[in-house]
Amino acid sequence: MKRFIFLATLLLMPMQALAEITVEEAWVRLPPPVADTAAAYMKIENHGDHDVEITGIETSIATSPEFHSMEMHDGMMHMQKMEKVIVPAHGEISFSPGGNHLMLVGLTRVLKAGEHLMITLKTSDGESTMIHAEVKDMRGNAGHSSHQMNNNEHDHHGMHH
Ligand SMILES: [Cu+2]
Repeated sequence: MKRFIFLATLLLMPMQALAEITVEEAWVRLPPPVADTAAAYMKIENHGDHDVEITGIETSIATSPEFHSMEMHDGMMHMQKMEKVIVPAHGEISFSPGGNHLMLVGLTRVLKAGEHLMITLKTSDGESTMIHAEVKDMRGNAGHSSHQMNNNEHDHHGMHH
C-alpha cells in the first residue's frame, strides 16, 4: 500500500509542476486616499489545453473584489461586473488601463505607493494562483511620461533585502 501511494505521488508531481494559469505584469493604481476602491491590472495566461474560468478572488485588501468590463453607452464609458471570466486554452486575457480591470471594491485600508498586494485567484481547475501586485502612483504621469514609474522600478532592483 505504501508503495502504491509513493507511485501515485510521483505520477501527480509532473502535473502540478505545470502551472496552467500564470499572471504577469500585475499592478494596482494608487487611488486617492479617500477612495474605497482601486483598480488592478494584469495579464492572465493559460498554458493548458482547456479553458479555465476564474471562479473566485481572495485578498485581505478588499471586501468585494470583482472583475469589471468597460462598455460604451451613449458616448460614456460604464463599468460592469463580469459574470464570467474565462481564460481560453493556450490564450490570455488582459486587464489594462482604460479597459477591463480587477476592481478592489471595499478597500480595508489606505494603500501606499510601492507596496505589494497579495491577491489569490481561484480557478475552475481547482488551483489557485497567487498574485503580487505593486501599487503604483500614476498621478502626474500625463505630462511627465513614466518618470515616476521608472523610479519605482529602479528602487525595486536596489540592494534592499
Ligand atoms: Cu471598476
